[in-house]
Amino acid sequence: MAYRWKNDLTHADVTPKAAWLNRRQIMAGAAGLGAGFGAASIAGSASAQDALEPNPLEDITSYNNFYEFGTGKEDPMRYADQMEISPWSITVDGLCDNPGEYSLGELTEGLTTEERIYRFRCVEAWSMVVPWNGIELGDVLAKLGPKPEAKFVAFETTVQPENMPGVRRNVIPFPYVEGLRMDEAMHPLAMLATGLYGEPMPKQNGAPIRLVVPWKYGFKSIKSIVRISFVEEQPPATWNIINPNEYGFYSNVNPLHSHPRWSQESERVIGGGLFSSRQPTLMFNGYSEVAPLYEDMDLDVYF
Ligand SMILES: Nc1nc2c(c(=O)[nH]1)N[C@H]1C(S)=C(S)[C@@H](COP(=O)(O)O)O[C@H]1N2
Ligand SMILES: [Mo]
Repeated sequence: MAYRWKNDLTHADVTPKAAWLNRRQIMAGAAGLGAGFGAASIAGSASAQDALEPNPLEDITSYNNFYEFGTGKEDPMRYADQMEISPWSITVDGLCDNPGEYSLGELTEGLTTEERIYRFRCVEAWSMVVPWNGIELGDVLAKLGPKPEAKFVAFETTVQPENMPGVRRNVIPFPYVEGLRMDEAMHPLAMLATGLYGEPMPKQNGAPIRLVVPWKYGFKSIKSIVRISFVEEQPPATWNIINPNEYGFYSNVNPLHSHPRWSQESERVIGGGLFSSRQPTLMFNGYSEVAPLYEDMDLDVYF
């Protein structure tokens, strides 16, 4: 790996978790002093990094897309508790040296866990900032030993009809599947997250292990992964199958490529509070270091 990405903001730079959880109350209390003063006193001297203030845990765990539990944003919060996550086993197959059944512990054993505060941009034009914990996807894949013929990696989510009301109602085809080109998957920004805010992953966010690809629309970040497959051909991806005109395989965040039914030029910031509730959307969601992966591609064709 050419370099290990360094997080540009940690909680140590800003404020303890408890303060984030109480942020709304603090902000409400500080409102009389002016929003600027309130923000500065809470965030310390973070100034230039204020844009990456994580959303409160409450936002991150109560406004979710996880169609296995229903199509409503609050369905995952209500029903994901029913998902069984222990024990958890991940099947690794396809073009690799070390296929097999891995427990979560076996898959992550010996690899470095990090915290990464990432912007997260849904294709529906809303965004949050999430403090994930997890490991670099490339570290896991390297351990599994991809063969040179493996050009893509495919992922699959658990299907538990008895525990998942959205699966019982077939709201979309399941299992939910996703995939990345191998060079995208090996990019140091891509991670397998096992927690957020320093705690194990909440079920509604994709416990016990989910993908996080911060430069792509949220639906690429597949939750509750039970299979990782190394393949030669571009694998199926759920939203791309459902509607290929609206959701491409690549789905890189791109303010210049409109969704057929809405613009992608700006995004609604969830829980924006006292601050502006819309902001411009950035190419690759601001993660311009991935641009070389797409140098030779027309991003309007391969959207
Ligand atoms: N298995 C599965 N993974 C999924 C989804 C889903 O419905 N099922 N929704 C996707 C979409 S559209 C988004 S925006 C993100 C939401 O992640 P979050 O709820 O942690 O914010 O999960 C993605 N991963
Ligand atoms: Mo999404």
